[in-house]
Amino acid sequence: FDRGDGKLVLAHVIFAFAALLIGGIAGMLQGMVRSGMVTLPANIGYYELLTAHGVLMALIFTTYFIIGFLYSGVSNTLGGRLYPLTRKLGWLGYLTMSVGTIIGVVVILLGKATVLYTFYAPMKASPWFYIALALVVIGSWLSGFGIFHQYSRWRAENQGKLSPLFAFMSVVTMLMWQIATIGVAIEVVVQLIPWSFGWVDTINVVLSRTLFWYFGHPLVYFWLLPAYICWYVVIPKIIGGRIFSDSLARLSFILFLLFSIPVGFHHQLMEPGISGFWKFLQVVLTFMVIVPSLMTAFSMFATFEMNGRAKGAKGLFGWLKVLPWKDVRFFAPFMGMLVFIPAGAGGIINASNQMNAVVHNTLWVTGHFHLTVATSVALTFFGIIYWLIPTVTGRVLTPKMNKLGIIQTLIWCVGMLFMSGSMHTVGLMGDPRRTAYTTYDDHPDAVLWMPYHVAMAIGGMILFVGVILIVYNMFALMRAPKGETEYPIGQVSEESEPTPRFLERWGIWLGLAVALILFAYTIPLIDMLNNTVNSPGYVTW
Ligand code: HAS
Repeated sequence: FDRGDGKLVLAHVIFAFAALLIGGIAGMLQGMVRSGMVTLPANIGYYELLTAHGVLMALIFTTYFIIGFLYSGVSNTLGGRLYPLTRKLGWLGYLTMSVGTIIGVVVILLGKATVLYTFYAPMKASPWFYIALALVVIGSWLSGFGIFHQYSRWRAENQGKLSPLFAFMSVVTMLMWQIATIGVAIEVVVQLIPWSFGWVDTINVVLSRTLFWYFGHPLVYFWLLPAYICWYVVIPKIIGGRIFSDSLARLSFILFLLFSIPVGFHHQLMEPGISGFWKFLQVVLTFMVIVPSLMTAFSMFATFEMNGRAKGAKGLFGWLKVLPWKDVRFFAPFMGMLVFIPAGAGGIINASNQMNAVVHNTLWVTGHFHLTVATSVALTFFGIIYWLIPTVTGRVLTPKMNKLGIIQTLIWCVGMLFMSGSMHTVGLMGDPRRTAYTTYDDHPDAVLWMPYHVAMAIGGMILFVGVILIVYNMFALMRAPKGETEYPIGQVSEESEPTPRFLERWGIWLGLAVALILFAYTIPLIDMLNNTVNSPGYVTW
């Protein structure tokens, strides 16, 4: 692996894990504050900690890791090294995002941005928080342009060739990100910054929430798709098998490009200001975006089974026996897949209008995203570092580190079982998400919730041990013995059909994606602009 490219990748991974560590500390503390176990000095409150936790884990850890991972993959599969302009854009993006992150974290820790990771109106933060966010978004665009540059130069130099699957998937991921972030950029620049500077007195709240969720739902697929890249492309190689079908994998990513964005209203089902028809339409589209995940599940089962049969496994579940259970590079992502089955089922419950009325704004939703992003995605990312860091630094994974990785995975799963399990359960009992320690004047319902909060806090503490161990493992991997580690890219099964070329005709897919977005959003947005009374909002500091 090119050493210069390796430095860029490693810089992203280190920043990601630093964010994970600080975000993890904030997460554990907010759990303890909320369950009434501790009161912190210097007025450090629940909302401050929760904002730091959400921003650092959900926005910063993920974005840095994803960009680093995608850069490693395009460097490896598109010519073996980054073109000079790609690398420059990568570093420029990294620096811009880092300036933004540092400003943002300082503002949060000063208590001037307790607006949570979703930061839409009517809660108002210091303008510097929004400026920091804008820098993070601009930085990620620069990095995205780098990936597009690498891909288009490679294609120009390799005319007529099918692009490598990893590279194709990276382009889809960044295209989706690029389209989605336009919504949040408009919200931040046109609405939130002028309002927080006091240049305008009021803000259109429903518009701000809508622009946020236009971005906020594809955001979750921006987290998921790199994990899927690992599942589709890397896992087959690690288990010694083959990719089931290149065309299926590409089609599932194209479906994500089409259906991830026009679905934000499923976060706003309980909100006034959007008519039932448009909510219904976006729920239908939400059910469309479940299809590529079902295709992924099918494809993974097919890969595992083909691998099992090739190795002589017999019977319905014989393929399970030949999987490399003791290899953390497989085990951690596999546990992520396993958890994604109930996690995805929870998502389908959320998306169903009547059931959303039961779970919306309860801890159930918090439980849902701790299974999806904080387990399926996070465990996959953790599994990736055991080969990515050795590959980019010219080292090898030792059996001891592999073992520590397995232990870390198990700790994570146990912690999540406690935490997310109790969140789901108590959420169904009506316990609200995002509320500081309160027993609602010892109301009997609230008293019943308390044991679950204690279980959540215990789960949080176990997870914190998991955070410390993964950060330790990351540093240990950087000091592992020298040697060469191969970048694991799977080969496609000989039995699969050749990939149709129209899957790489970007004009068609981008055109369709834009058409769907315009269809799902134009009329509701016109309604919001015409029929909403602006609100002054709340200053949270
Ligand atoms: Fe979600 C809220 C609907 C997926 C994250 N979601 C959230 C929030 C976050 C989040 C962060 O419709 C909270 C936002 C906030 O702060 O308010 N979600 C869905 C649906 C899906 C879904 C329909 N969510 C995700 C993913 C996330 C994520 C992925 C992060 C990465 N979500 C919602 C809705 C809300 C929501 C509503 C709003 C709730 C409210 O009222 O506020 C779907 O994409 C899920 C499809 C998944 C599947 C599972 C496929 C299974 C696979 C594994 C195969 C396993 C193998 C191993 C092969 C259909 C691919 C097998 C081996 C064996 C041995 C068995």
